[in-house]
Amino acid sequence: MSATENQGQGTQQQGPEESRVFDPSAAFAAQATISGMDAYRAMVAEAEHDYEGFWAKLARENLSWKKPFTRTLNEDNAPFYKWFEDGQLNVSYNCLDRNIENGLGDKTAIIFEADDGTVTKASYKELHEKVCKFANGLKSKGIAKGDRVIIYMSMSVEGVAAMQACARIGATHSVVFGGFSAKSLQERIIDAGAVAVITGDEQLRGGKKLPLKSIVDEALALGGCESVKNVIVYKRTGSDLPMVAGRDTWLHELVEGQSAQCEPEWVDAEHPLFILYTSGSTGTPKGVQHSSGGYLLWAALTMKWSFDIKPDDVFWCTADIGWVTGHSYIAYGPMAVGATQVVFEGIPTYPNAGRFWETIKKHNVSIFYTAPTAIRSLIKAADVDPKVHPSNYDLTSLRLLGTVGEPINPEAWMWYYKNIGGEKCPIVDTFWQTETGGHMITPLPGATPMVPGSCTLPLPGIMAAIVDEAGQDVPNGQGGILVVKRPWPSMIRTIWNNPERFKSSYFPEELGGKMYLAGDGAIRNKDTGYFTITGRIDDVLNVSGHRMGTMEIESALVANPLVAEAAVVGRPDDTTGESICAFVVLKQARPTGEEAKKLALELRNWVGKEIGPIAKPKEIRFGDNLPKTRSGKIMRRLLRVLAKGETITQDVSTLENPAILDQLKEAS
Ligand code: 6R9
Repeated sequence: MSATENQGQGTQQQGPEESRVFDPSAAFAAQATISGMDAYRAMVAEAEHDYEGFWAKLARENLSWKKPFTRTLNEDNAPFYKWFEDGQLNVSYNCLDRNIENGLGDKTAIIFEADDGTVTKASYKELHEKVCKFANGLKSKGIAKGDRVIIYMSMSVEGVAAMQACARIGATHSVVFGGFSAKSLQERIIDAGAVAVITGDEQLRGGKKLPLKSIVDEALALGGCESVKNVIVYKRTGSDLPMVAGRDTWLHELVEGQSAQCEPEWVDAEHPLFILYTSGSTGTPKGVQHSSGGYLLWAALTMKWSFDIKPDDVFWCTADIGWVTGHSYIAYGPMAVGATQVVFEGIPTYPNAGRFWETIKKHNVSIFYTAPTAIRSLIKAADVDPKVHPSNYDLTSLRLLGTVGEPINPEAWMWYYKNIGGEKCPIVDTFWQTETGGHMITPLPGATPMVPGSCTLPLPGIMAAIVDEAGQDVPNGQGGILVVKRPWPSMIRTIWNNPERFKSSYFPEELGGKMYLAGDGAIRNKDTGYFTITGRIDDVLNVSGHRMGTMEIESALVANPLVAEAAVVGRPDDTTGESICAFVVLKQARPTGEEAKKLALELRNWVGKEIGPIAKPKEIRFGDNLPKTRSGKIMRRLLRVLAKGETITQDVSTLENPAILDQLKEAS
C-alpha cells in the first residue's frame, strides 16, 4: 500500500504504509449473503448497466408497498432527486406488522440492557402493541401526518417506540441527542416548527441520574417555541417533577386505554420520515431531511449486505438514537429485516470497562457495531486494569464486528480483530454520514479482503469517486475530494427550511452541481483502488465520532460577555480521534497562571451550557490576539500546528502579527 496523505484540513492521519491484508474466512464467505468478490463485482456491474433497474428490483424485493411505484428515479429537479415517488408505504408497517405476518410475532425484537444490568425483552408482537398504543396516544393529542415531533430521550424501548410511533402516523420526528443543552434543543424545536416534544423524566447513565424533562422546560422557556402544544414524558427514574397542566402528559397515562391496533398512515415514498440536525462548517446545525421509502430500503439492504444479518443473529449497535447510526441501525434497519437486537442504556465503562464484553456474552451477541473511540478507550482501560481485558470474557458468540463514525487507526483495528474477534470475525469499517442515510463505503464481510484502516470499496450501486477541486477524477494514489456521482435512494433530500443551503453545501456549482460532496478527503490505493478517508475538508471536527462545527463552538465562546474573539481547531487525540482546542482573546487583559485556569474552566462550562458537554474544548489558550493575515483573516492553519504542539515551519510573512504565535504556543 502506498502511504496515505492528509489532503484535507482534518487532522485524522492514517498510520504508516499498511500492507496487511485479511481475507474473510472460507467458512464465513460460504454462508454470506454476498459471497466472494465475483458476486460483489457482478452486483456492481449490474448497477452500472441498468442503474434504475438495479434499485427498482431491490426496492420491490425488500420492502412491502401499499401502492407499488412505477417510477424509480426522478432527476427532473436535480439535485432534489425523488425515488419511487408514486409508491406508497409505511415504515412502521414494514418494521413491525410485516414481521408478524411472516411468523416472527414471538421473536424477540429488542433485548433492553438497562444501565444497572436489568434486562427486559420485547417480542415483535409486544413492540407492535406498544407502538400502536403510542401512535394512538399521539393521535389523541391531535398530532398528525406531516407534523414535526422532537424526541429528546435516552436509550430505551420507549425511545425506539416513539420513533416508530411517529413513523406509523406519518409524523416527522427529529431526535435530539440527550446530551444537548436547552439552547441547542430550543434552536432545533424552532427550526423544525415542532408541535410536540417526547422526553423522559431523567436518564440513567453510569449510575447517575441526568436531567431530560427539566431541560425541555428550560428550552421551551427560552421562547419562540409556541408551536409546541404537548410534552410527553416517559417515566424512567420516577423523580419528582413539575408537570405543566394542559401541556405535559405522562406517557403511561397517554397510552392507557388506547387500542393496540393502529392503522398505519400510508405515505408517499418521499414523505419525510425524519429530520436529524448535524453540524456543518457554518454556524447553525443543518436539519438533514430523509425520505421514507429510499431511506428504509437502504437501512434494510445494508443490514443484509454489510452486516450479513441472518435470522439467528443477535445484533448490537452501541450508538445512541440521537445520532444517525442509532436511526439506521437501531430504530429502523434491524426491524426492517426482522432481527433481534440489543438496546443498551448505559456507558462502556460502567460498572467497569468490561461492560461491553460482559454484555456480549450475556446476550450471545453475534454482530457487534461500535465506534473507534470506544475501542481505543477500552484498549487503554484493559492496559491499566488487566481484569477488564477482553481475554477474561467469553466472546465466542461473535461472528462479525463493525466500526463507524471516524477513521479507525490500524493499531486499534488489529486489537479489535485479535482480542474481540479472535481473528475469525471480519470487521466492517463502514464509512457513511448523517446525509447518506446508511453505509456507503465498507468491506462486504464475506467478500472483501480487509486492510486495517481502509473502508475498502463502495457498496454496489454507490458511485463514489475522488476528484480534484474542479471536479475532475484524480488517479488512484493521489488524494482528493470524496464525491458520489449518482444519486442513491437513502440520500439526504434537502436541508429542512433551507433548500439553497442544501444545494450549495452538497452539490456545489464548482463541481458541476450534480455530484454529492461528502465533505471528506480521501485517497485510493494504487493497486487495489481501496478508499482511505483522510478526514474532513471543511471546518467540521470529529470528536469521539461526534460531529461538531468549529464555528458553532466559536459562536458559543464569543457569546460569553468576557470573550472578544475565539478560534477553534481540532488536534489529533489518541482516544477521541480529535479533540477541541480553543484560542481565546478576552476583553480584559490576557490571564495567566491560576486566573487563566479558572477562566478556562468557566468558558468550558459555558460551552457545555450553550451547546452540550460534548462540545467543551479540551484545552483553552488565551492570547492578546489571534494570528491574522493583513486582511484580518484568522490563520487557523497555523493554530492547528500550535494546537498539536509542533513548531511552525510554514511561511508566516503574510501575518500581521507573527509575534503572537509564541504566546499561543502553550497553555497560558
Ligand atoms: C455515520 C456517521 C460523518 C463523518 C464523515 C467522516 C466520519 C464516519 C467513518 C468516518 C472514516 C469511517 N466517518 N465513518 N471516517 N471512516 N468508517 O458517523 O455520521 O455523524 O454524520 O459523521 O464521520 O468524516 O464525514 P456523521
